[in-house]
Amino acid sequence: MAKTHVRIGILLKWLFPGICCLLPAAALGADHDGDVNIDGDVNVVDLLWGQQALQGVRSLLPAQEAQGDVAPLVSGVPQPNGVFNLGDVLVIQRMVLGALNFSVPGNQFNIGDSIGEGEAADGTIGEPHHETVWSTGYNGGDSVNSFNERFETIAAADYFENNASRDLLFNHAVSGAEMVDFAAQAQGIVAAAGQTPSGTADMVAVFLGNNDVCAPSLAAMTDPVLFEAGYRAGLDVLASSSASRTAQIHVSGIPAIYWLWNAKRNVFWCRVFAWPFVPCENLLDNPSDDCASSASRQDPDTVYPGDGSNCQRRKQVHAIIRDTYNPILRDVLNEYRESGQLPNARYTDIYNVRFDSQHVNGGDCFHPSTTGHALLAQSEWCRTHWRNGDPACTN
Ligand SMILES: [Ca+2]
Ligand SMILES: [Ca+2]
Ligand SMILES: [Ca+2]
Ligand SMILES: [Ca+2]
Repeated sequence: MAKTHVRIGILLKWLFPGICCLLPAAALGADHDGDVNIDGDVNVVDLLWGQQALQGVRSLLPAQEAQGDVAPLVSGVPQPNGVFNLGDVLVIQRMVLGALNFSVPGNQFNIGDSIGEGEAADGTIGEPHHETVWSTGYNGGDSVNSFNERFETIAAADYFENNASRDLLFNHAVSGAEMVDFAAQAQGIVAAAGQTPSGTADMVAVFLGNNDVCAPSLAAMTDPVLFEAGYRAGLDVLASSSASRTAQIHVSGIPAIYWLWNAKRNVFWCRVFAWPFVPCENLLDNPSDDCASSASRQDPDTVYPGDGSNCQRRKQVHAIIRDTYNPILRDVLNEYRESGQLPNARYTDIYNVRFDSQHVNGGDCFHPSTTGHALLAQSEWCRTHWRNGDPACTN
């Protein structure tokens, strides 16, 4: 095996002079954070070592090469490819210059709606549960391993964690918020950043849009033009302040809310008593299943012959989120990152996450339960660059 590695390495080196070293599979458990000399910091020494390795005047251990394997970037997130070459050194250079940051943030702020408030997470209709929230939650005794708790576990001394007494500072989510409210929440974060030890907002989690796609009818969903305008207005607030411009901006895509209906459609309480009061009629009206078959119901991406009007309407909601709203969230953010306005902004797609009954609370039958927040936290986390080396992230 080792011999094959060497031969492939030589062949690649001959074909692509920029390629330095093909990494053994054993090195793939590394952090891939650019810390080539593994001294806990990413700085000019790591850049120098990487350059020297490419020039052949320094040989790196497999573990060091794996640490330096931070390229290519996909949507601004390292996708280590088992090869250490010029692309990796260029990414490390941008990290050293402060234009790219994959480290654990010094703090985390939250922008969102009722999900960001943990509304009804324990099944009590209308009650906020900030301690449960997937991003800034702080209840150490629940099943949610929030981003806040993960950062504190990884880097307790450097990370200014959220807790009950700091939650007003960090969690700016407002129940009922739509994308048009992004800018106001972002302004609140810019104003609050100075009250942290770093004096800046080091990470901002953004999870909005759910109330834009939930509407009385398909036609009443937020006009995509206005949705994009509200999104840009919020991003502009973050980009225009030195307190937030280089923050790691984590924008979540809108989840596939279709599965909420599927999860609770047979629960009498939900169908008869809860859903008539949930402002998401385009998804939840006439909740009985009129899809052509259970195969159809399980496949919201496809309209089957014989699907009834309610089934088709729910699949339309699903398709519009997939094809219109999430691409706006993704593409606009990529634009802000690539132009350097928000160099550490990254979009996280969670559309293939499926919510089952236990992930939806049994009170309003709509918001994530505590278990749902645990699923959100895990799904979001395992799609970020921080997942590297986390054995719980198998995808
Ligand atoms: Ca280093
Ligand atoms: Ca690489
Ligand atoms: Ca927790
Ligand atoms: Ca701490």
